[in-house]
Amino acid sequence: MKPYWSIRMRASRRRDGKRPTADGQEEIHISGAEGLYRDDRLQTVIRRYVERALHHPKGAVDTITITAERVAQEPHVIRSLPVRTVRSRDPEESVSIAREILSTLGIMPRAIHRALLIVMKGGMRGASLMSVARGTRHEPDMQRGVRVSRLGITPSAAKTLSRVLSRHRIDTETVKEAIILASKVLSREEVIAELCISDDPDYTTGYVASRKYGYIRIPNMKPCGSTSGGRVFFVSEGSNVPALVQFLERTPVMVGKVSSCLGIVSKDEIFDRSHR
Ligand code: WAQ
Ligand code: MG
Repeated sequence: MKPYWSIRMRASRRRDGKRPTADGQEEIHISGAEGLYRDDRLQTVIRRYVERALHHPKGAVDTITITAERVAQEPHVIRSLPVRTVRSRDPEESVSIAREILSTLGIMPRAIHRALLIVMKGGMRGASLMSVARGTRHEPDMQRGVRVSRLGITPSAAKTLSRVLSRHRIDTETVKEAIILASKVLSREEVIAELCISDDPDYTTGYVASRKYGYIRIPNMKPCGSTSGGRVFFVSEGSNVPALVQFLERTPVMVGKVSSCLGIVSKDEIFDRSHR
């Protein structure tokens, strides 16, 4: 079997000297990307990642770090989460829908409140790990968060995913990468849900993912122009956090099968019938 390579990109911009953030960060995270690819794709993907770092809506960068690492372990193969988009007009309605889904999954108001504060604040490079009952944060580095890596999609599954998404005109890199990430994260039993809002100022669609309801896209999660955004993974109380972090960062996982994409639904339709 030909080996896979884990390719990662991160791009940042130094802060102009006088204005360190409240939390003392010296650089602004602009963009990041990661994937698992066969070696014949290495050059194309690296070129694409560099392009992406250089032309980002969050602005100019002064450092781009690319890492390519051969992965010895054979990837786990998983199925992607089913996808739906919920109808919502404005941030107020969207946030309330996100709250309702999370709360139906058994996540306590305190944890939901804290998670929303994190994604509204933004500025992290990775995700927060939050316990579902107490809302305790478990990521080892609270400024950086946990960065999910070593994830990808097989070429044949990528074709299928593109086909099902294009019927609803959402066949974009952004959507595909987010579905792959959420599918890896939710393949772990101890993760109950993920909340995500993009940090790109011109991308306002977020999602809540869970095994119960699938990947629910929520448009208008934030006002256009806002650079806040982030991710929170809700974990059961008492989870083995180091083992989970190890899995998210290091275990290679490929999407090999694709679930349905059902287009736009009302909020009530989500709860009518749980998915999968
Ligand atoms: N692992 C963990 N956290 C990450 C990762 C990763 N690999 N990549 C990004 N994040 C966190 C980080 O805090 C970012 O600030 C935040 O997520 C948002 O990242 O179906 O584009 O790359 O239309 O801006 C959702 C797509 C797009 C919704 C999400 O996220 C849809 C997106 P971004
Ligand atoms: Mg972004």
